[in-house]
Amino acid sequence: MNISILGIPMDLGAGRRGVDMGPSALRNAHLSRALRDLGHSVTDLGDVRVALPESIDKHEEGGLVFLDPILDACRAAAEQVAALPEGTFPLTLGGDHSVSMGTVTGNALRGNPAGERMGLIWVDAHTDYNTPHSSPSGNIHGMPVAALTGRGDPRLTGLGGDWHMRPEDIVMIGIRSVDTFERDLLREAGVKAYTMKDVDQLGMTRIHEETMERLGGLSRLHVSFDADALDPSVCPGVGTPVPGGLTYREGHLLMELLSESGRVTSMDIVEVNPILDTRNQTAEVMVGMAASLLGQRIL
Ligand code: DIR
Ligand code: MN
Ligand code: MN
Ligand code: MN
Repeated sequence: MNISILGIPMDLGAGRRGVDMGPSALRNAHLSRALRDLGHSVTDLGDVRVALPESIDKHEEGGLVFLDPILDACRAAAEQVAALPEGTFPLTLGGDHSVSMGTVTGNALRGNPAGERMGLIWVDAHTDYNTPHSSPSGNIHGMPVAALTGRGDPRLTGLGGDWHMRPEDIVMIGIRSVDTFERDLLREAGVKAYTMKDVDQLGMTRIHEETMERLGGLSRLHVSFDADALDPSVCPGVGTPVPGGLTYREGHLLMELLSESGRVTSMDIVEVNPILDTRNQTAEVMVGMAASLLGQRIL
């Protein structure tokens, strides 16, 4: 397979500095080599240009911190991803999770400027379903899924023109931190979320089966993997660690099963924070997750 790597070194959407170094940490953990060893042809497109927080005004607008530079980076990422040839697998590296407003939009618009239905598998401790009204922080990394489904500030929801994700095409896995009003929005929209309780009770195999069934009719599936879905003991280098996360094996099992399904057409790896990490462990774990999704097998 042809894999194109694109970095979005941005931490403007997060409450804490450091995830702008995520793409660099993942490259240092030999991401390209790991994928080439699986027989893929890998092109690294480099990074999207992102404004430095030190060089710009924080400019909080209507409860949205760093709105304009985030929109610029998301637009650039969406354009670059949408321009990739059909059949290429885009592997996009964050950055805080607001980058996925751009990457998901770009993937949905690839080969069809009007946009297409696409399944979204959101692996995360958080549901990222805040709007400027529900958000306790004003940080845009807590809003991307709501924005993709057309909820929130029109500047965030308008990245794909008239195209929006349908809530029924989204499945979240690993959830254990949801804000009060965010919970109501998520329920109202009807997004399916497998919490950690569900992971404990049902197991990853069953969750994978149900996810495939739910997204049955869709020809493209995008996996957006926030490193904080995994337990902080596995991935300590994340901006917002939440205890009680996915184990190393649960993460790999999900990626292995998704790989066997043959249906995943693109992936994000986001929220790797090298400042808070231990010897690049989190980036190395996430390279392993990408490898499992892209065909690595134990035997
Ligand atoms: C919180 C934190 N729900 C917020 N969210 C995220 O600020 O909206 N942390 N995504 O990684
Ligand atoms: Mn997230
Ligand atoms: Mn998260
Ligand atoms: Mn986040």
